[in-house]
Amino acid sequence: MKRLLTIQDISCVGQCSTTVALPLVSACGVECAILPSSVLSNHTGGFSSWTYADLTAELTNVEHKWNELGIAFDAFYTGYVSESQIDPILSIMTSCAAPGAIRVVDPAMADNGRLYAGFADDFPSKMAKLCNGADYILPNLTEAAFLVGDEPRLEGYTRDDIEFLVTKLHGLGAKNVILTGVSFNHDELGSAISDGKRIEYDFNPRIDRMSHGTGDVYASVFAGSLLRGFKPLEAAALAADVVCESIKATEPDHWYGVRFEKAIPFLVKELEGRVR
Ligand code: PXL
Repeated sequence: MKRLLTIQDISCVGQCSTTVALPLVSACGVECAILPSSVLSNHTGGFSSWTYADLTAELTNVEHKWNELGIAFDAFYTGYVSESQIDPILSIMTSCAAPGAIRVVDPAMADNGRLYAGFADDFPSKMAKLCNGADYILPNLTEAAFLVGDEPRLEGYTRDDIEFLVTKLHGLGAKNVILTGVSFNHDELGSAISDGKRIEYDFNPRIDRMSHGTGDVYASVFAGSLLRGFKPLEAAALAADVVCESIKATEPDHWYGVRFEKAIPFLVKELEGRVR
């Protein structure tokens, strides 16, 4: 069994980040170790306030212990992190890497044209440093625009615009780019999947609903299924299907997250069916 380390915050309430990654990566049949970079009472997307305990100093402390114990990982999956954590995380991804270890970086910092609460305007340039050397980056359209220094646009991207954006994202030093939130017509929403030579697309029927935590569901299933041997396009397609199932299982008045728990049986069944 492969072992993945996810590094991101714990939002104690909110169905996002570590509390989504741990169950979904585990459901993929991949061991999921966690390294919480901070602990928040709840996430910052829609709640009026929150507590924040920074764990930056602990990252290096834990790294040294793992080095001493000879603990290494087959994959790293990073999500919501702060500026001071970028260098310690890069160090962990080097010193705690098993041979051939892969890096999956979800630059979780923005959506719908805006940075999340608490991130300074220059944060995307710091996040770009984490993308440099990543095997896979999974920005949404807003994060992608910020990462390459463009003004984010909510709609109106043509196929050429998307392909130019993907090329610029590779320019950050990322081997594979999975750009989410791509749409060329009102009825479909999907992802562009690029290895730097070829761009492929995956689309699902659009579900017209703003949902929190879907990026974390997507990245968790993508990383987990990749480690089960899925090709990037297959992993992206399964991740999108699980996001759609999760949204469909969410009551309209449940606003702070999606019911990914109800999509776990679907994920397990699909994984078994699709694993060769
Ligand atoms: O879902 C991304 C995320 C993770 N962690 C925290 C957040 C958010 C999005 O708002 O606030 C603390």
